[in-house]
Amino acid sequence: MQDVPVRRPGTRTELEGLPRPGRCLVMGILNVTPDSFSDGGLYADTGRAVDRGLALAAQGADIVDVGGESTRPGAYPVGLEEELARTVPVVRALARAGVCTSVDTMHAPVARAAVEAGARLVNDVSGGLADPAMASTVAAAGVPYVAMHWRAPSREMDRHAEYGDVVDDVIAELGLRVRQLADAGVDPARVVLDPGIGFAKRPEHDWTLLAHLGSLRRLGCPLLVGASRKRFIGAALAAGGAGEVPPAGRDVASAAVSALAAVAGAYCVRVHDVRAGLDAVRMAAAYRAHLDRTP
Ligand code: PMM
Repeated sequence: MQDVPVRRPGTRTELEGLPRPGRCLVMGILNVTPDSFSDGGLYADTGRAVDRGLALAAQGADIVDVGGESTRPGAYPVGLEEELARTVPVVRALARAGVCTSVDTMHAPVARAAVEAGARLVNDVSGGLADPAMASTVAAAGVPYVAMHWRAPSREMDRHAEYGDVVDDVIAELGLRVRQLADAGVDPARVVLDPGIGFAKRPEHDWTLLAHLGSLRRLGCPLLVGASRKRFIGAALAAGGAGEVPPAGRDVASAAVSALAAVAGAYCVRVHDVRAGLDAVRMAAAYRAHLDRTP
């Protein structure tokens, strides 16, 4: 493993400008896309997307994550103008309504415009690798930044799911991202890291990473886990049977995985079903509060 740790583990669990509920945060997913893998097309116009964002906030989402480009396996990119048109009006309306929003984008111009419209966090599944201007953009914006583990664009990522030791490899690659982001001016104290569940990963990789979140915390940054409705959950639910349980049938299991991630110390979970996700992280918080107590 490379020389990766940038701070002592577990030293910081709060980020400037983001809610501080004293437990793992719940990020509600709002895909303003026609083709995301589980909710594509449901909120593809601005009005319906804003209503959905307000509903997610009313259900208890600490952050509403607005995305305008699908990252499902095999997906093709959308043009910049289209991504801007899908995301910025939604971010602006939600921010005006007092909702804490993030923008899920790999593109610096979209990140910049969304922050100007009121987004308080930039969520980049490529960790800055897809757009060389992203690091300087978030450095200038001065907002927290989620850098996810990423190896290749969605249409080809399944070809990159090869690891020696997946935990060591992801730690090394994320550690490198943090150093390169810092070199480009991004304050490491504003970086959230994400193992990239389902991105250039097979189910066994996803489970191994989830089971070793404690090792990833050694990088010294808060961790975000985006497991909701992903393929490894559908496969685990169908274990012993044929195929996978479809995305719509994965919410209870997704909440269970959120609880596991929160118990392991995740800073934030990214979920479709906010009510279930919130219950899950509340149970995790209650459990964690008793971990160090002797009966
Ligand atoms: N997954 C998706 C999109 N954005 N962002 C982060 N930080 N982590 C993730 O795991 C992640 C993400 C793809 O899932 P979706 O199509 O349900 O949004």
